[in-house]
Parts: sequence; C-alpha cells; structure tokens
Amino acid sequence: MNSNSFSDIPIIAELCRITDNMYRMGWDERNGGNISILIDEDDIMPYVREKTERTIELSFDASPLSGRLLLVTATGHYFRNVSLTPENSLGVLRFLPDGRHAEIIWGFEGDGRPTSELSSHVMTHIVRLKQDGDHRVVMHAHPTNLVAMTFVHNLSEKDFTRTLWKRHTECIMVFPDGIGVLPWMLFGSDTIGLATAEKMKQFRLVVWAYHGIFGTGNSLDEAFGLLECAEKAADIYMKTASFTVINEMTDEQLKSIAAHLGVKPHQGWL
Ligand code: 2HA
Ligand code: ZN
Repeated sequence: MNSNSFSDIPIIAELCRITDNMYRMGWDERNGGNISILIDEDDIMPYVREKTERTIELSFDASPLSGRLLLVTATGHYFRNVSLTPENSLGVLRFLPDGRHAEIIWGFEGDGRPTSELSSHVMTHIVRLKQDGDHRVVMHAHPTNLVAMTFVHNLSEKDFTRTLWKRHTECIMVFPDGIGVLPWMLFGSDTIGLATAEKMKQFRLVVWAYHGIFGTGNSLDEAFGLLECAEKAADIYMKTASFTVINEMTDEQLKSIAAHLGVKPHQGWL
C-alpha cells in the first residue's frame, strides 16, 4: 500500500486533519506534541496487507489494554509533516497479554517508534477508560498561552481552573470537572506518566507546568475542543493579566451557567 492510500483510510485522514490543525494553531512546534487514539479492528485491519514483524518493549504495565489497538504518533516527527508522511509519522500498536510488549501492526516505517510520551498516553487511557467506557483519545500539545500562564499564575488547581472559568463564559460548560496541574517534572518519563494518570482520575485536562497540556476525549474533535477552549481562556487571561481587572464573572454567574446547562462544577470550587 502506498502513502496515498494510507491517507485515504478514514481514521488516518481524520487524525491528519487534526494534526494539521494543531500545527496551524501554533500548539506543536518542531516535534512537539503527540496523539494516541484507541481504535477498533475495523478501523485499520481491512487496510493492512502485510503486518510488520516488529515488537517493542514497554517500561510500564499495559496489561489492562491487552489486545487493544492504539494508533499513535511517532517520536521525533513533526506535526507539520504528519499528513505528508503518515506511514512514517504514525503507527498502530497492539498490546500483548504480558502487558510489557506491543506489536507494531502497521506504520512507523523507517524504523520509527511511538512517541516518547507513550507511558503518559497509555497510563491515561487505562485510567480514563475506567471513568468512561467511551473514552478514546489522548492529546498532548504545547499551547502558548496555557504554558505562559504557568509562569505567572499560581499552580493551585482550584485557582487555575477558576481563573479559566472566569475568563471565558463557555469554559464551565466544556470542563466543569476543572483542570489538573502538575509541577515541572521530567518529560518522557514513567514518573510523569504515573502522575498524569493519577490526575486523570479526576480531570480530562492536565497542565504540565512550563511545558504543555494533556487532554482526553471520546473523539479527536472532543479532545481538540477541550484544548482549544482552555487555550482560548488562557489567551484572554494573558491579554488581561497585566491590566487592572475591573469587571469579572462572579461565582453566582458561573453557578447560573452550570444550572442552566445541567453541568456539575467541580465540588467545592464555586
Ligand atoms: O517531543 O512534546 O513532551 C514531543 C513532546 C514531548
Ligand atoms: Zn511536550
């Protein structure tokens, strides 16, 4: 199969459309960012003519995902180019029953490997699936204003969330559960993977201070929308943070939005 037909596979085409958009949003400079999506056999197997013989070793336990397929971006690849070379920039893993290995079903051509943040992705999938059986997507990016905010705003999850809720009316509708915040930690490590997954028990969005954000969802559109909304609110915050703020949404107004839409804001945060 050549790369043109690879791009014609619906799930690959959808992922390429998202990576193109994320790049255009300015969220994924150079090789920044990574995405993974749990897919079904029907999404990919009908298109696979020849399975690769490669197996990779995992440094963490993925046994809860045994047998599942994960479409994931490759390490070192540029989001700017994913849609041009999907067969190199993407790959599909199948987790093996021992929990410590995955076979490469397809992609990662040219001896590529999955993202350096695979542990954060896999551990997050395991946790989010327990919260919501329809969960599918983990998305990591470096949105400028959210990262900027981690330098000038305190890192309390409650305060960070309330600031975002108050800077953009729709945020409380999009992430009523709030945003988890991790202090700076070494990226690409199992330690940050474990810490991120722990936060994902409560949140669908987790900020990594001075680095970026992890968002999750039942679809690529939903995860993208979460990041987009949080980043928009952070943009408004950064544009107003150095001024004297003389008007602000009140807690009562936020509560009225939540009541109007029937969403439950994080308990005790309003
Ligand atoms: O290199 O974004 O966190 C990709 C990254 C690492
Ligand atoms: Zn990153």
